[in-house]
Amino acid sequence: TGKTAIITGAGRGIGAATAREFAARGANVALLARSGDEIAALAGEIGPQAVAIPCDVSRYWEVEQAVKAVADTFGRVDILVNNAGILKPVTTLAEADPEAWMKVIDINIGGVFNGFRAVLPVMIAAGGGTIITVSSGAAHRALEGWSAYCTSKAGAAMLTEAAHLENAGHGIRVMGLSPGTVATQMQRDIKASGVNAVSQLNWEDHIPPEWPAKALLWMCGPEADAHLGEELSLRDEGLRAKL
Ligand code: NJP
Repeated sequence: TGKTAIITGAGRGIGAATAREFAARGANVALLARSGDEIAALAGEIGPQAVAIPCDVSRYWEVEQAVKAVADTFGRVDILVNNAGILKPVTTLAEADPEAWMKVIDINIGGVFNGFRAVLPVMIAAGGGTIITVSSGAAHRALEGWSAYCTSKAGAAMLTEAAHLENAGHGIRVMGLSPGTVATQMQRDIKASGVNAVSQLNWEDHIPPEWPAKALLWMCGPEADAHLGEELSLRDEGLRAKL
């Protein structure tokens, strides 16, 4: 209650569910995504404690401006959820379009860097905060067709470890969350692509986006202090039981 959270990729899926969950607990939420209409609709649904800020996380100045706007609007920035990410192009390395491949790196690693870079000075000055990166099992396992995605998620996970190492002494809580397979647009695209083992999973086995949203909320609280610097996974029954 009374805290302010910036959630990237908040237009749909895990980010949107997280914004709803945090707002329901009394937080102010800043919704960032490229599609202004999706975040504007969600902000309208949540009410005055939400602000929609169209922003491409792969562009540093847009992220920095967004962080400034949040600090001006709500007076503080307590939480950043680095959630924005893309999967496509799904392609073999041999046939990859170089620009499209690199765009995944720009968004999934560059976007996480930009989030840390823009928010850390604000949090350091304030004496603390929480930053959580939405990671993936793909950060730790190569899957055919997903070289850009797996590489980018591995990079983002390393960046998150580095951010913990450098900032724990400033009272900044940094963690990662691997959400498992969640019923979102991204997973619908995966199912349609039919390219690797993940697309063969049963749709009924996908968890709703409210689960990672609840996990992220839990990670913002003191119970998660035993896990600073770690990447938690929703495949872990122990974590599920706590939510
Ligand atoms: O994805 P989706 P999820 N700048 O596609 C936004 C990870 N994950 O909720 O910009 C700013 O429904 C995009 O909006 P738009 C996954 O890797 C998932 O499933 O308008 N925002 C939308 O709001 C990702 O990191 C699963 O296109 C940008 C949102 O991001 C996170 O969870 C499993 C942007 C994506 O909504 C959320 O995924 C796993 C940019 N440049 C990890 N690019 C899973 N779903 O099963 C995209 O292990 N967005």
